[in-house]
Parts: sequence; structure tokens; C-alpha cells
Amino acid sequence: MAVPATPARAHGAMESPASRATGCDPGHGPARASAACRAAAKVSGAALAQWDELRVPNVRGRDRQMIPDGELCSAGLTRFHGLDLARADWPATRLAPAARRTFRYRVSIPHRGSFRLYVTRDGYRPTRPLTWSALEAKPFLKVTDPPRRDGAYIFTGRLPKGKTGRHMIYTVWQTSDTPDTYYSCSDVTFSAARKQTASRRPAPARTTGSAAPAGRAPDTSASPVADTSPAKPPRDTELLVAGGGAAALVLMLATGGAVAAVRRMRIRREL
Ligand SMILES: [Cu+2]
Repeated sequence: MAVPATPARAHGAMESPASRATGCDPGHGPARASAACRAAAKVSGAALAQWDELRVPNVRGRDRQMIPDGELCSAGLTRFHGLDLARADWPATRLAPAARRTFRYRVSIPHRGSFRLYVTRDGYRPTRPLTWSALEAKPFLKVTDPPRRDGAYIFTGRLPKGKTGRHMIYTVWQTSDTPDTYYSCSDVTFSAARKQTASRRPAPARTTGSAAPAGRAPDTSASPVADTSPAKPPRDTELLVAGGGAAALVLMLATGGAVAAVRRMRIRREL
């Protein structure tokens, strides 16, 4: 695979939540040592150093016609096919559903343009090749020409609500000053933060006297989850390291679930 000498004009990819491209960047990618990135490197080799080159010219919004199913994460580019690997252990960023969050889109050279962020539908399985039909039809966030700071476009938006577990955030950056559109796959895991669950619990207790069902799950759609979550700029450490494979992740989730269950039992006893 001959990589032509690239002129010093380049581009970008989603950095937070980390995309497969920035995560597996052999230079600085926070996930570069993971099993998934190493498997991707076996397929894509040195191409993974070009984390900002997942771009296709002249798409002009026809993403679904131009980028083939199963190749969304490589933008249909053969040299990046390692990023399409369908595996359960891609390191994923933990997100709280419906929370406000700051996104960072890393750029090597800026462009004008619009970002569209899509999330996968319920039932998404990372072990299947990612298809357009696995994504919700409409983006949950659209931003045009956001400000740029410290080598990244920064924008804030609300995460999709009602999501749990493993999902993909698919980011399309359609530039307006070049013919190119860029594509990024960010593996994420939606789970409500523990302290949000705790702080929400006392509310139903004050309505005692009524026949409020004590064991009912809180109505997350009505809860201002975002206001309780810190809006601090995301860092590399937010990556769930899936180094030991999916087992570690499952263990973490199972442990978290057990802790929540114990807390629920305690609260119910106090009522
Ligand atoms: Cu560029």
C-alpha cells in the first residue's frame, strides 16, 4: 500500500468521546495498546498514523449512498478497514444518557463546516458490522463552525436519552471550504452516574402518604441529569480500558449493578 507524500494540509477526527481513529493513533492514541487497536493495526498498518485522513471528497451530504454498509468506520477507505473490525472489546467512553456534554473534535488544520452526530438504535451489537440502518435516521446533534481551542473544535450538546449499554456515536464533518467529508466512529457505553442515582432517590420519599410505588424506577426522561454531571473537559482517562477483553467491562458493569441494587434495598428498608 503506497501512501503518497501527504502535503501539509490536513484535517481531523473526533477526539472526545474518543474515536477509533484518534484512539488507535500509534503515536498518542489512548487506546493504542488495546487488543482492538492492535488487531486494527494488523489490517491497516501505518495508515493508522493518519488519524485525520478519514475523508471522502464530493459526498455533499449523500453519506448513505457513498459510504458502504460495514465500512462506516473506515469511511469506505480500504487502507483504514482495520477500524471496521466488528468486535466487542473496542475501548469505549462512558457517557450518561441525556446529559449535556462537551465534545472535542481534534484538527490538524482547521476547516469551516458542519458536524452531525448520530447514535445507534437500541439493540446495536458491536460484534456486527456497522450499517447505516443501525444508526438513528436523524442526528442527535448538529453544529456549524464551532469555536476552536487547543487544536480542537469544541462544542456542547445533549446526549441522546433513553440509551443504555454499548453504542456507537458516528460523527460526520462536512466541510464547506473543501470538497471533503470526514467520518469518525466513537465507541461509547451509556450508564447513569452513580451519584445521580443517589441524589435522585430522596425525591419520591417526600411524597409519602400518597400511594407512590416505592420500588418504581425514576423517570429519567424528566430528570435534569445534565445539571448534576460535571462539564469538565474530557480526557484520555475517560476511556474504559478493555485491555483484558470484554470480561473486565462486564465485571465492572455487574459490580456497579450490584452496588445499585444494594443501595435500592437499603433505601426501601429506610422507607
Ligand atoms: Cu483538511
